[in-house]
Amino acid sequence: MQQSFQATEADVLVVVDVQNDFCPGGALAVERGDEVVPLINKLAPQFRHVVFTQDWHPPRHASFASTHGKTPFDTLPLYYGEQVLWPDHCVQGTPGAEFHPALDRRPAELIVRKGFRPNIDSYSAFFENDHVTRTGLAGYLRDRGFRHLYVCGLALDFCVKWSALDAVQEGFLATVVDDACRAIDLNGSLAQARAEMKGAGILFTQSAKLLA
Ligand code: VGL
Ligand code: ZN
Repeated sequence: MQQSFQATEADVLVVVDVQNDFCPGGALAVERGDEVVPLINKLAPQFRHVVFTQDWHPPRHASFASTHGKTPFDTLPLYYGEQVLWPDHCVQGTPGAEFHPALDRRPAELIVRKGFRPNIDSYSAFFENDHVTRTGLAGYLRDRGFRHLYVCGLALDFCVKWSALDAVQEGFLATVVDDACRAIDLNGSLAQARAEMKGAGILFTQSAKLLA
């Protein structure tokens, strides 16, 4: 008989950036990004605790190609390293920055906003892209006594990846719920992300294993 999943007080589901701009029709649409929504709505009630992240940029953010007169998906060296330049997305207060309308927000105990500093991007829920400036999430999770993060959402090869890698670096266990994620897959970024995550000891599971 298969062992069924029972979330404990040490487990938390982290739902990354399930926002309109990352879904079909959005400014930085992730292919089939909206398909994660019904899965996440089913996953969340399996957990005792749930945290959301929300990409939340000011207009003319440094990660926007338009800010630099460049073409989206070009890269630019910024003071903290190479930055992929994105279409304007998840601008504070716009419909694109809202969560997908079908995403059930009720389970979220905390919504971490990130990417609000004009001059620096933030893929990870833990650190800005300089890998120094903290969002405060690690302290929050430690205070709450969480030890194991189950990470899902958008996009697997950017914000999910960096959040999971930083979770492990901060001493948490991290499991990616693979089918509850979708990827941008820019120049092989998805394969690279999987390899990096596996190398860091991040585990992968399927939502069916958590719903059983
Ligand atoms: C993301 C690119 C830019 C993400 C956010 O949520 O993966 N990707 N901003
Ligand atoms: Zn962004």
